[in-house]
Amino acid sequence: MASVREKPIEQQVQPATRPLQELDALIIGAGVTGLYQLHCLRQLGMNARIFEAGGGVGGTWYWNRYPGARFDSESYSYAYGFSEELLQEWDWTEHFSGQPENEKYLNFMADKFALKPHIQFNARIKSAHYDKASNRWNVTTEEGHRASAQFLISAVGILSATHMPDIPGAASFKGESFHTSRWPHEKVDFTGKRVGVIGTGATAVQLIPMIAKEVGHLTVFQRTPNYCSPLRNATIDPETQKKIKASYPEIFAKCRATFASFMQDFDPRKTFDVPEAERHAFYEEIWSQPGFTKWFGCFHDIMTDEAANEDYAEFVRNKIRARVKDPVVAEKLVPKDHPFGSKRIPLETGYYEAYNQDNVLLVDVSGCPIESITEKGVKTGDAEYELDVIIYATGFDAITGELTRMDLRGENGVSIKEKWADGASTYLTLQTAGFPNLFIANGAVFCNFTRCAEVVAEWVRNCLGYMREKGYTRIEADPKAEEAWTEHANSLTEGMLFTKTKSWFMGTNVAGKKKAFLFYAGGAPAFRDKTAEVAAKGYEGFILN
Ligand code: NA7
Repeated sequence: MASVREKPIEQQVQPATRPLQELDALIIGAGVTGLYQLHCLRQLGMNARIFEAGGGVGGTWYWNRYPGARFDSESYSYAYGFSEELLQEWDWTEHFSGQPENEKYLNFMADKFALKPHIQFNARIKSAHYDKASNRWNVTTEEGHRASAQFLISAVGILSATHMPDIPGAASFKGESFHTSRWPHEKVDFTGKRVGVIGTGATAVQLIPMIAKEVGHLTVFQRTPNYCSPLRNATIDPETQKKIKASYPEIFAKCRATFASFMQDFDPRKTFDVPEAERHAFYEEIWSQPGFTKWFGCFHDIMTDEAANEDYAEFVRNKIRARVKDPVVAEKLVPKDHPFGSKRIPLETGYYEAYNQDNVLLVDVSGCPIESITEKGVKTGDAEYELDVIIYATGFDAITGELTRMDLRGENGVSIKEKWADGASTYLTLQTAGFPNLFIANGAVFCNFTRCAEVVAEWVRNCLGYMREKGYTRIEADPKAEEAWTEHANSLTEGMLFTKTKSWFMGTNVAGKKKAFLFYAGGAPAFRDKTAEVAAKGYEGFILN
């Protein structure tokens, strides 16, 4: 491939030998979780340090710099809640804030709590091996850093490992190409260019309307249409800003009470218990609301009952049809092969209208797949599309991919890739047996990200504080507790429509990955309760010594 940029320029430096860094805790990743985890451990007085692959803080909000990248959660529901000062000092400019502002926010937080001196940037973990004799993790990076730490905390997030489809010929393309989450730091000028986008997931749906205005011609290669729903973003005026700042306690209380820690929650009524006219008025009402209300604010049985789901799905399909002028194009954009909400619902601004532009072409590759990338562009079974730029909006090896791509080895030299070959198994999502003193704080709970990231980072902090107080130096998930938890977690997804659809939620977007719902699906309140209960019982289910 001509120029898929896996690393920004500043990361490509390969210095000579580096000194060994001796740490109490090494945290992988300076994203939302890692930054707060570092702050928590520094509060405990630990010698903790983050190793971060990127050249700056932000994680998802550092890497995903493509035009249109933004929160789909309300900015103020995604904000850190642990510091009243931080909440009051930061002004969100939009209800659903964009990537540049999100990255700025995470820099503001890191500076406010003086975290940056404790972050090793441009340090992508190559190997992490547990040494039983010393009870320490020995870590190396691609850039030559070496560290030894008693505790290793993975805060790599859930959508970090890029997924590039295995399409022959990608390297032969003569134009420029990027994966959306390895977007160049410098502005990409699309003026007059023939641009192709592969993929129509949440990322592409944010990107397409932004670049459609700028490119000479845009070709979108769609394999599966999605139920894209209007974001309804708006700027925050000073009066509203004041109200938001005054109501953080209520915002977070609301999030704590809902299944997925969003500001919206499912309606407890069953779809068909509500008469048709009232039901449709309700659909219109949630449709008119911003954010995820049209998903998480709908009747709860749309996630389990196919007939209920179909009733709402058809409402959404008609909303799509109404926005696309060409009925043939509209039908291609209407999803019919999977239930509403069984895949991540993309939130959009002007997505469907982009297809009304003369310079935008939708190519349905569901029946006629992309066969190869050529020197000139993209070749499907029946045509070749000549392009200057190819954008891979092809998603991620979600939740487990970043860890299984590392050489991460536990007590007996077994790698996490080998351990999870038949599906990820953990205790509480937080540890996996055979990997002592490794905490997995990636965020594998179906949850508004920061809300659960804070819970996890505080849980790890409290656990390490407890160990220090009691004189324990090693903690490991009990295999029996792990087995019971994994069985429990898997049982929760029975009957859920998520399991019927191919998606990154199920790991089925990546060839060879075991099919399983990758999030804990019991809800954020149950997760908080269970982890708190385990801690209160002296970390029941963990072996401490
Ligand atoms: P997604 O949601 O996994 O979307 C990836 C897209 O790429 C999806 O439309 C795929 O089609 C498509 N894809 C992947 N491989 C191919 C090939 N070979 N040919 C054609 N199309 C392909 O990733 P996103 O980055 O959009 O979103 C990930 C999350 O980030 C999102 O949910 C938010 O939480 C933020 P498919 O659907 O598999 O047919």
